[in-house]
Amino acid sequence: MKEKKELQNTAKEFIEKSEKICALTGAGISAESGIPTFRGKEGLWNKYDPTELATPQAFQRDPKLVWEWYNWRREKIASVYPNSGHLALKKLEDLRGKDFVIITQNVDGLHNRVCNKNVLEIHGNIWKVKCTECGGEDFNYEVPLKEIPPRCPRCGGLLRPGVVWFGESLPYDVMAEVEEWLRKCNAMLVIGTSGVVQPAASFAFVAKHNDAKVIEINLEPTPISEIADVSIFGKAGEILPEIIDQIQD
Ligand code: BJW
Ligand code: ZN
Repeated sequence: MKEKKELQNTAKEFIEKSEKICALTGAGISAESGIPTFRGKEGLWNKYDPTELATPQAFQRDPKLVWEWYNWRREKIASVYPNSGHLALKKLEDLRGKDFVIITQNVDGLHNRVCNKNVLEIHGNIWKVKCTECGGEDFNYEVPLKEIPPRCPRCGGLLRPGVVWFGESLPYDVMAEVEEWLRKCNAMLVIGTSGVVQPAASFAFVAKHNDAKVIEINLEPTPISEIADVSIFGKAGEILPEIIDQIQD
């Protein structure tokens, strides 16, 4: 097993040599802010059944239950702060500008809160709401929600969270941009994702196929570790600043 410092140095060199860089983030990057991940010992899915909460069928069956869960998560997210992992990625954007993108599976909006500009939210955003009747979309930052389930201010229809549930398609326009980045990036950082939810789980494989270097940061091995050029096991909030602070402009 190579020393962590050596692996971090290799990651730094891959980044320095790359013109276009992608970071794919998952729930693990927000864990150090205090937002629970989905899977694993302390994961949300240990307490809740995903099919009861994160599918369109669950919402049809019991919109109140689903909204109560989202209301609880919105309260949690509103009470925490981005961490040093989010800040390190902001620093990388400051260094590389439009040649850097964050592709995030997270709906917590924490990358936006540190003012990253180039963020592709493939699973939506927990602060967005969408009307199931008129299709109207808005940002709604009410915490806690006054009315559960909330109603559309335009037509009174039932609102749903602006997130992507199992069995739903990912936003077409966002995915078109993702596909372009998977073609053109020279390095992909894969941070804090278990790599089991499609299509995000395939992004590192596609980028690698297109000759990008894959750098994984996670607490433990994942299916992506098998193809990663370097896997660094530890906390994103510690490892990311250690790598990115060393990068030459
Ligand atoms: C740290 C750390 C620290 C911790 N530092 N690391 C069979 C039947 C039906 C569907 C399917 C099927 N097979 C495949 C599918 C498709 C399905 C899918 O992939 N299912 C699999 C689970 C089997 N995908 C979809 O349905 C997607 N749509 C789609 O594919 O459309 C076409 C299609 C439809 C139907 C059939 C076939 C094709 C949509 C997926 C939407 C996912 N939505 C959710 C909820 C979003 C809203 C919300 O938040 O409420 O997105 S599910 C949940 O998982 C959430 C996450 O974004 C996503 C990924 O999770 P993530 O980020 O990887 O988190 P964890 O918890 O899994 O991992 C955390 C990691 O961090 C761990 O590895 C830790 O070790 C690490 N970590 N602390 C570094 N400090
Ligand atoms: Zn409406």
